[in-house]
Amino acid sequence: MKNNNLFAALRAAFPKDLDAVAVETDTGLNYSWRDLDRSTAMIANLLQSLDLPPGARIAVQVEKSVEAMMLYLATLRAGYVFLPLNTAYQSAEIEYFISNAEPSVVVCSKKNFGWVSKIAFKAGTQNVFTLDDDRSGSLLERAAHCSDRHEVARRGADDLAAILYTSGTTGRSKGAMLSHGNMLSNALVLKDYWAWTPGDVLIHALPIFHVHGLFVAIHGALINGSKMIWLARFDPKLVVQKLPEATVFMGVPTLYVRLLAEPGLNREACRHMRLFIAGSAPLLIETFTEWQERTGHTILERYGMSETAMLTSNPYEGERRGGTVGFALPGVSLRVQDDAGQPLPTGEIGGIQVKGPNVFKGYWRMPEKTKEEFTADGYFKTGDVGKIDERGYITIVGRSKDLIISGGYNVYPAEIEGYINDMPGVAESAVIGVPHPDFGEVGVAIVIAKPGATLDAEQIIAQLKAQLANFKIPKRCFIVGELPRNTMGKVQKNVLREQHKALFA
Ligand code: MCA
Ligand code: AMP
Repeated sequence: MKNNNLFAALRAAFPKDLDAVAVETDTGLNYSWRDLDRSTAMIANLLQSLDLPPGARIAVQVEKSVEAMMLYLATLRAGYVFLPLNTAYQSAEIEYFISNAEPSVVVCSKKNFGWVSKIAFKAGTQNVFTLDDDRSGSLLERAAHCSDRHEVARRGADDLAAILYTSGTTGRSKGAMLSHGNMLSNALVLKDYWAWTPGDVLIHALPIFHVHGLFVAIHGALINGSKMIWLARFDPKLVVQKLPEATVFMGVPTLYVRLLAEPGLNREACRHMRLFIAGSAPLLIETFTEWQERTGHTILERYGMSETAMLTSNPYEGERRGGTVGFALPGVSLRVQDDAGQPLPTGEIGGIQVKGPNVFKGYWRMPEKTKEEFTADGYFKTGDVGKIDERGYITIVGRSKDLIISGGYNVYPAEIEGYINDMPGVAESAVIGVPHPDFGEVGVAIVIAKPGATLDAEQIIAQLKAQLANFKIPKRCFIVGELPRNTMGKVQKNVLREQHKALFA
């Protein structure tokens, strides 16, 4: 029987010359394909020596490094389930993920070991390792004693490979369960659709705890045996400097906005570039057009979700239409329906639903929630609202889920409102997303005081900062007398958005 482990497919795509450079870092280090093979074998052997139960989760909150990527690949290789966590998450957020996922192994930065290990041990985790971005930490110390040969664990296409927490509309995160088959099918489709060719070089400048940087970028390069130029963090100057050595770049819209502010970004810098890909948030038509004028390249915009990996893409060869996310990818069925569940004709706006080998296996330990999010005929309700034009191009016009996408990170207003409402003196609050020139959209909090209470907007922000990941913090807070409501008594967030839309213009 064929081994459907995603790592087996990635490994099979390594070039013949294992001594060639696979990853070149911004600190001047070169990792060969052999290094990737040996190091992932050692970490996989370490994980397997821990006597973990089948399906064990390996939760990881570490700074971006090539070793962190190797830990991801080693987890696949050993057949366990990878659970990446944003480095911005603070203790309350981490406590929720660890208690919900019950990982057998937790890997964290050395500086966080004290509080993270306390949370992990309390939740029953047996193994807590450290890993820093300077190749130090107990994970690598222990792995150094393990063999560098390892037979890839056999896994079926439906076996779990990763759990990605995606914030819930009720404020609690849900773990989207992705299988080896989900991710491999998506990687193979994209290899073809984006015409990856031998000799392609990817600039990897995204964080590696979400789908974009972890799956789309890493799988894309590895399944093509392509070198990555690895930047520990996004630095627009450095990207422009590295462009002449690369052929492919992927980024959220904020990265493109910041690159356009670099005087060195021009046709000459992009002379070897083949493809610029954008996604995770809407790309403004102004950014799309300005990029064309400055570089001579047309950004290819695509659309995806944690639950589904990539769903649609503008074409590689045909017209890439700004403001659209292109066509459903091969193998993906996509339809637009009205609230009553009826298919809508061309050009009409409704809920986007999808089906395909890339669609996830459900939410971790939430069978009821999973059932709610699928239609009777097996389509997943994305929560995105859009339309399909007569040529088949899909446009996302909004979201039925109350979600803010800020710099490519998702922020769920319900979660922030929950924290604000718990503060003394607060009667209620509404968090809305408003346009922002850098992050695309940012959160703004509108807060009502309890009768007789006095609130301080600055203090509300400061209290949120102490509890939540930094990108979730509203950029402004207003204390007002009342919230606009409709006849049903529901807060009219559209009215608030309209009132505050020019705040950062
Ligand atoms: C940082 N800050 C932010 C954000 N990032 N505020 C709002 N939204 C953000 N995204 C704030 C911090 O709170 C801080 O504020 C100040 O900016 C500086 O923080 P720093 O960490 O230095 O920021 P940065 O390094 O400039 O980061 C900006 C960034 C980063 C590079 C755009 O946010 C980023 O890498 N975004 C990419 C996210 C991503 O990969 N998304 C893919 C999701 P203060 O000073 O007040 O504390 S995958 C996905 O969505 C799907 C499946 C898909 O389709 O791909
Ligand atoms: P996440 O849950 O973090 O995976 O975010 C997925 C959401 O990001 C989708 O449901 C969309 O709302 C949004 N998204 C991703 N790509 C695009 C895009 N190209 N344009 C607009 N929204 C996007």
